[in-house]
Amino acid sequence: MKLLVTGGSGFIGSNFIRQILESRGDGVRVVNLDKLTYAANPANLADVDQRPNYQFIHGDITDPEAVRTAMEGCTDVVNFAAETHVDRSLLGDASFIETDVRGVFVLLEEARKRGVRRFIQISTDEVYGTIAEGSFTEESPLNPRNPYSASKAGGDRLAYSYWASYGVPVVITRASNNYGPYQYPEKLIPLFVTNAIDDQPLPLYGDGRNVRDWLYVRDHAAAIDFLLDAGEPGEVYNIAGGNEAENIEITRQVLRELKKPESLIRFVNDRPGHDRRYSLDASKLARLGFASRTAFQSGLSETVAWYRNREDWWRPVKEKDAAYREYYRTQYGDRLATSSATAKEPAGRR
Ligand code: NAD
Ligand code: TDX
Repeated sequence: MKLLVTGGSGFIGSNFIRQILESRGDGVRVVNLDKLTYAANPANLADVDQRPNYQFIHGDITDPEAVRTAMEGCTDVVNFAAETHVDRSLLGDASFIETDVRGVFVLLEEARKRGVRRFIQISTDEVYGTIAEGSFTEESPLNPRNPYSASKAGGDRLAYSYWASYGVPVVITRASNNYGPYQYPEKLIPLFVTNAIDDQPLPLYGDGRNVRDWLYVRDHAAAIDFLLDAGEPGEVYNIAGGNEAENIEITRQVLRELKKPESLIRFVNDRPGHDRRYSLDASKLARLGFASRTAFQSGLSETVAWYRNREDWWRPVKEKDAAYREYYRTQYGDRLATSSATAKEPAGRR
């Protein structure tokens, strides 16, 4: 297998590359095509980047020439490359449309011309929108409600269309919220863990009672490895962690793990259009023979321990990266100035 992994220098991609080099040994060659946006860090792969069966190409999935070069001789493709942060998408950033829709098109076109064994499009549970009760199955209608999830839904359906129209053997995965080592400190868990280590406030949106399902990143990586062989072309697979919780509960667990006081919690004005609850039915994947195994408490303990040990990894971002600091001011400056110790009004559901 010669595998093109896009976005392999980000959070999930780097965990996946480590997983597949481990599980398949000499049976796999990995090419990682990554643009190295703010969310990437070459240090994520420092322990594997000298291996003879690993190659890095610095390039953009919206660039047909870079994609042509990277896909040369590849049997399989896994597309992780994306703009991924909902809050940034709400700041009007066009790169979500560029990468998450047009980038997918460029990759699919190359795969169509060349012919590949499998093309895995990494989609997300957010494409389903929000659900008050029960869980989304792969048959549930799509109802993305923010620019990030709408872009991902575009990429998801475009990938499906290449199966339906041209027979490109596309497999689509929709995973729930990932957490674990190497996650950029803008998402809930790494932001709150690193803020709490420094006794900084934890800005919880709205009333803190939005629900997410938490999937340990190593379980996600193992699921993708499994689906490279077991996934049926044209099919969609939900990947869940089986760990649903309100954000306030996750926040309390983070604080307990770090032995920090709950007085660090600040309720701030809500994210616009904030999806209330995500919940996935992952029985289709279970029937194929895969289930996530990490209980939230043990995954969180490992994650917190990792951030404690790897201050060399996150402090340069939070303390020295001017773009990160500017983003933090834009996203949280006014919110923290008007924060309170009690729940705020949740964003209205439309
Ligand atoms: P991330 O933001 O940590 O990493 C994204 C990577 O993609 C970075 O290395 C970045 O440099 C690269 N990239 C961005 N634009 C690119 C472009 N135009 N060309 C080449 N490379 C580019 O993201 P992540 O959290 O690891 O997410 C990976 C994938 O998983 C995404 O497709 C995301 O939508 C999906 N997903 C994420 C989660 C989650 O909880 N993080 C859950 C479900 C699905
Ligand atoms: O400062 C914060 N305060 C807060 O209350 C942040 C960053 C988040 N939150 C809330 C919003 C969500 O309800 O925590 C929850 C999780 O937020 P994020 O970490 O931003 O993730 P989410 O918006 O749920 O999307 C994630 O899961 C699906 C990933 O970022 C996506 O890439 C993935 O597709």
